[in-house]
Amino acid sequence: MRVGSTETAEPVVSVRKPYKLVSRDFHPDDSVIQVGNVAFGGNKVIVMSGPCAVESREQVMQSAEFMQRIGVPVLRGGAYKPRTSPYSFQGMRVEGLKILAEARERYGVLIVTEAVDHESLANVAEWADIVQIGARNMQNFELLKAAGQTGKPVLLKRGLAATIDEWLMAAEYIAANGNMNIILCERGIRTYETKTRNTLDISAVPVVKQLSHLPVVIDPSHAAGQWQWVAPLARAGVAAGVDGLIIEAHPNPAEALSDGPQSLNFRHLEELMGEVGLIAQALGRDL
Ligand SMILES: [Mn+2]
Repeated sequence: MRVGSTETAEPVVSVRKPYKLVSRDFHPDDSVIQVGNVAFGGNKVIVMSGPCAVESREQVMQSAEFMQRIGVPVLRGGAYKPRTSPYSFQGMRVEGLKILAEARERYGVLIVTEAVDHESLANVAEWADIVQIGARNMQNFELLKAAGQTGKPVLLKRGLAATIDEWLMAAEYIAANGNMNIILCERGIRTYETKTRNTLDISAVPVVKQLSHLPVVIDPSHAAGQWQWVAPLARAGVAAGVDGLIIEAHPNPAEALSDGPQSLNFRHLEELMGEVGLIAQALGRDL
């Protein structure tokens, strides 16, 4: 049956999807999102790593230097931190963005960092390479529209209680505002399980890749909440066909101002890179 047809002779098997621009129905081939010299959605599995939060110039430079050394092309680090508690560290803000930009200059890594509102979006779009929209802002539709209008690549995290359709509709907001440079990020959803911080929805990877042409990455750090579980989930993600990983790593996790328990130290990050590299290779991909 034609898309949009009103014929009723044949039974309608699938419910019509409410999103169009991000749907594979309208764009059968995988989208490749080029950011500098990095391509999301191609043959390479792109690893993004770094601390949860930008804490100091020294911490960021140490991280960027290590990422460059082990072949991690994208440095993460939050300059604006949407924290559950108003008493937690809120981030270094513009000063943090400038430190990240300096790290890019010195070590040749790309920068992904979160925008939490319109003001931070303007700053992040100016200083970073990829604008992250966090799980808690996935349905902040005005922010999604504004992120679309920047034209910058957007890493769109899935809300912690969002269905796949809601997540893709959020992506549609960005696309409908003229920006198709969208990378979808599964970061764990809220379930009845309390041992893990959230439940990494591995199923979302093949499902979303079937529904949408956009690249899909996972964030095993925020899903797990414990560093020991990050590598196994990252391995599972690569086996399931992700286009990238975003992983929290800190030069000294015990001293981290946020998300220390789920942050890998640099030795463990390097081990993880080796492991996921082997899995990627087995599937005809590489890091
Ligand atoms: Mn974090």
